[in-house]
Amino acid sequence: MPSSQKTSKNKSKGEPAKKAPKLPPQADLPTSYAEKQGSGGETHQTTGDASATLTTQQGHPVADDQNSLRAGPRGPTLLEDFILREKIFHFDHERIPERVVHARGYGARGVFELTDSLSDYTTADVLSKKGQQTETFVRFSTVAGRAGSFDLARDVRGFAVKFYTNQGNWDLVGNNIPVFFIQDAIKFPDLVHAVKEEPDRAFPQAQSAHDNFWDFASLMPEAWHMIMWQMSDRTIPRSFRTMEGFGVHSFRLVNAAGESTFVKFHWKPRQGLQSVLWNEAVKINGADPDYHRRDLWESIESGDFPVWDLGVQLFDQDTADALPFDHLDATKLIPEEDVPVRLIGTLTLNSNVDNFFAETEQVAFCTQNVPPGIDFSDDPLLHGRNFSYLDTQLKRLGSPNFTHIPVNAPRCPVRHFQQDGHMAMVNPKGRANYEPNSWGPEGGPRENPAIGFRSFPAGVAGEKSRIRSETFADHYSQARMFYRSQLPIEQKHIADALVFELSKCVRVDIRARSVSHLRHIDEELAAKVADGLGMALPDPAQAAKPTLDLPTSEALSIIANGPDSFKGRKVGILLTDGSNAGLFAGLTSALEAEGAVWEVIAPKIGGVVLDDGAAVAGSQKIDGGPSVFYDAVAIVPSEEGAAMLADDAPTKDFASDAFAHCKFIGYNEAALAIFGSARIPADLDDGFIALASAGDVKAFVKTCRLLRYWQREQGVDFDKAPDRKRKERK
Ligand code: HDE
Repeated sequence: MPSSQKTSKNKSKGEPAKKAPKLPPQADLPTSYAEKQGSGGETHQTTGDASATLTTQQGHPVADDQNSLRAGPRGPTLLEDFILREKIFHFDHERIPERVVHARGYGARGVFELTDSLSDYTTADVLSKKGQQTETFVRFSTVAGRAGSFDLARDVRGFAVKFYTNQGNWDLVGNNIPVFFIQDAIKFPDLVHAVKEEPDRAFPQAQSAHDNFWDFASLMPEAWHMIMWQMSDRTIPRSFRTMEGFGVHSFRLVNAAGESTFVKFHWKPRQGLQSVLWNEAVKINGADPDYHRRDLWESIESGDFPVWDLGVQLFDQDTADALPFDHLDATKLIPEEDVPVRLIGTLTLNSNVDNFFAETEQVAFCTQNVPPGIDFSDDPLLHGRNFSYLDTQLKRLGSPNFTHIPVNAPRCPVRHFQQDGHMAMVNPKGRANYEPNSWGPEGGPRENPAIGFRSFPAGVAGEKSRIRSETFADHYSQARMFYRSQLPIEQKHIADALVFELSKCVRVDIRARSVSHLRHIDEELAAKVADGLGMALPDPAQAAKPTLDLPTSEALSIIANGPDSFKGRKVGILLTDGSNAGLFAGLTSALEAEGAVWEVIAPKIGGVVLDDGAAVAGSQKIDGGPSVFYDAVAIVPSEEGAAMLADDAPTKDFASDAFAHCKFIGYNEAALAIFGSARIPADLDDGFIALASAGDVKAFVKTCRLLRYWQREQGVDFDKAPDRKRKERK
């Protein structure tokens, strides 16, 4: 009987229920709390092994972790039970405030390797020594949802990287979208309030499809470039691994001569860009709310480490002055065609965290963490952030000593005279705790003008006033550039997303005001959305400036920047008893050769017996492994298996969803019975690949590199390619 079920028939008052167990001798106990922690925190069965003995936080060995101390077996619990008290006390305080934005996130450790030195531009060591490796911690996140919300929300993703450089931590706290909704930090609380759940009812969670968000957005013309990105498939990525990252703001690099160059940072995934469809996202959220974190965890665990190139756009003041917009305005990007992205290093995520709370929850990013040689531009949003992040860490982590937490601690030496405070873990030794002092070498660290951080001495002038620069006034030109840079299928998804989101707004005037902005971006889009909402086209919103026809940019399309392999993608193989063993072996080996992974979807999780008698375990039961989990599917049942499954609802969904989501579908003859009952048109399109021979299997995997058979999607004019010609700027 497990000890938790220990009972006593002795109900007489005051009598002990059992004798205190004999404790192991003191000498065998862990000598310190630290040593106990070092044992990894595994759970232990009742044991005589002293080194595995459970203790309190204070190090007292615990004899009984199943029963609290009470007077008699049915009597009152005693206050003196310090073991119970400590355990419950600690439990009651397990939570720290979740992040007010970006609460739901997932982190991993990695390494940054510099492949091209920027020493001409910066004194930052991390960007100067070619070949140097720097430890990193990365946290991806959604913005609007709470920590327990689902992964496939339509939302911007955070892409925050902490570099533990040997000149102090550098935090590049970016997003997967290169622009932002607002130009001035003073609007951030309003933006976040508007997008989050409405305050009276506390819903809808983790989504922008509600009146408050669109009310705010429709009153903020500056938001509309970002809204085009938000309504695109960028906000429903297939994986964290298939997203780009952007530092968003212009920063400065400062070299040894004190010269400054502006820089924008980019992360380009070696895995290629990939997103899911909205209908898929909705279904993934129900079937696996942890889809993105599971994907990252599994790829790192399996040794398929995701890699990003770090790119920089370097430009000087003259280039900045020649741009038709202000680079200090965070609602604008600099087209890669105008200032090319130079790849200078790689980020490889190669290690999952040991403990989610210790690392992912406690990691404290601060935009103001920059090493010497990296400095800020005058982007007003960045300045607001530089104030905000430190403040937020104090609130969340509860102490100015949050840098003592291992995930936040710099890896380079830290020497200063700051002291004390809650949870001070690293305390200075010696007598001097002030500077200047005359204690000589024992007097502690000294300032160092030669290598210390120096701000770039940018000239500053002007009257103190609450004013927005005229150069920030063009709100629609880049929104149009973004929209017109999309492939027709991507443009359709944007229109669909706008119709979906605005259809969730109850107030008709909010819908109309939103569409009034689209008229400045693209008349055809505005008309499509108005039609989708079943409303008349409203008048255009008032515009501060006319929209320019900027050249389009291929870099802004997801599909045009997809992978050229199927590596790291996942195929769901639907098998039944009697499925062909040769076909299964051929399929799995071809997928493995490509670097792809596969799962077996079976009628029962216990698996199937193939036609050669071999047993194959199931990875998923059919209703637990819907096709939305996979990049492509292979449906290869036996005749009997197909007959058995043809009327099974999850099996029909498996096939019809794969079809509707434009996935490539490998199949055998027997699968036709399932396609028929799933109402897939009998005249199979080219997205179906018959799997009969080894050659077919190879062709299937090769075709899968295209990721989707987009031609299947209705209502798209595939001949209407975006105008890729770079026009002369006016
Ligand atoms: Fe943040 N943001 N932000 N933000 N942000 C936070 O800091 C804030 C902005 C971004 O994984 C908070 O530690 C203000 C832009 C990421 O831990 C908070 C403004 C961009 C993360 C905060 C912005 C971001 C945050 C909440 C307007 C893209 C998650 C918890 C001036 C470049 C980091 C925290 C992580 C987190 C404030 C705008 C990205 C409240 C005031 C623009 C990726 O301090």
